[in-house]
Amino acid sequence: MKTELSQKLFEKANDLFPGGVNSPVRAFKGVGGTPRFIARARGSHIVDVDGNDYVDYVLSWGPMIVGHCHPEVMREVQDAMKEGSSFGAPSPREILLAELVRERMPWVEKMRFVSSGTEATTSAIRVARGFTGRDDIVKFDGCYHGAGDPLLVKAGSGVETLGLPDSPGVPADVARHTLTAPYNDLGALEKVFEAKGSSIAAVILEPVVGNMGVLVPRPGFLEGVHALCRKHGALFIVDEVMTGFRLSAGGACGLYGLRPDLVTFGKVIGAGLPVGAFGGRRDVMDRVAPAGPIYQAGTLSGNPMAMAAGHAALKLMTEAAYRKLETLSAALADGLVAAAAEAKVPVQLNRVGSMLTVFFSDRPVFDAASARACNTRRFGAFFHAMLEHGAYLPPSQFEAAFLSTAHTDDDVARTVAAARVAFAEAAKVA
Ligand code: HOZ
Repeated sequence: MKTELSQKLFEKANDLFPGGVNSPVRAFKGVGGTPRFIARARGSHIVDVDGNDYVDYVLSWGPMIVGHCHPEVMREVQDAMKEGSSFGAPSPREILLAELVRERMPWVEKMRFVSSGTEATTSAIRVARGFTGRDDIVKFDGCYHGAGDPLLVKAGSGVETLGLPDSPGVPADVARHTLTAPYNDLGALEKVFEAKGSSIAAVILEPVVGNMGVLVPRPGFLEGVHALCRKHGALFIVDEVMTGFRLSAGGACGLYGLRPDLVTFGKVIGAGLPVGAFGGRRDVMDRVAPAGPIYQAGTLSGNPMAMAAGHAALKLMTEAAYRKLETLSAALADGLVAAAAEAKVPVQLNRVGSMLTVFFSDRPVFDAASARACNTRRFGAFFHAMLEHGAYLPPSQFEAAFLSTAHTDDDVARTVAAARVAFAEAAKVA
């Protein structure tokens, strides 16, 4: 496989950007080698600058649920662009997208659009603190809620990949207000509440973790967290940046029957344009400025092109579309498990809907500690062999792979064939 042009660009990029990238996981540090520079994408495929074509399971880290360059999304965005790309004033497309969100998730009684998932989660934390008058928050080890100061404590995703779970630059005075517990461990959370219950403003979690690889919530865990929040007067914040509009029309909350106080969104809600949102209980959201005193603002918030992209994509995500995603994802998961068994490589395949991770471990992976215990060298060998054979997976053991409605049976067959070779390569690594 030719990679000369990617290598040349990466040399230039290293001189221009820290680590050659504008977001850390892209740099391939978790797997070694040179990141591919992407020239273009369409449907379920991306093509790099050297002309290599891959079936894409990164999908811009989740947003491209209807595939790249979907004609409906392009049409709505182009229509919006012709009318002006940003006004810094209210515009009708905000209403169209918000109505669609609330129709699918009635528990999002009021919302605010922002420009990224990080902005959504940091704003939700401020709102929870402002609403409750408390300073502490609880997050789970390995959950990643974007790169905001209060949430960069025992975080997953790139911070886990790079071994920087507690980033320098986050003041100790900020970090001390972030309490943590292991994911899927209600007893541990109970102890945190027993010790600090009256100072906890909120618990935030990924309902299905995507940022430590996929971790599946144990039956009763999510409901148990909510019950503890209620008991102690803390808000329950469900971070649906990855899962929102992906796991079902109602996101993970729809799938698991959760009715949280606040929800955060990113990724799919913008279908590849920069959008995030937070919302939830009307009485909580009415404390946000200018309705209330808790300040939050953004020049590009509610950007018309981003609203158009999200609106077009959500409309395409019908029940039939979710069924198709489920069928394809199940076929891929089954194929991967069979290929690993053939190569005699012990793996755990964690999947919820169209999010999945192959963990190189012979034990169940259900929290950050069990994810960290996986064989990341094997993952690296697997990743590179998959890339070589035309499947573009996230370049870290601690990320989720995603499918889109543009993926086909043929893509899945091609990927499973690649996996047969890739697991054999992984088997050679101790
Ligand atoms: N936060 C993303 C993964 N969980 C990575 C974003 C990127 O590198 O583009």
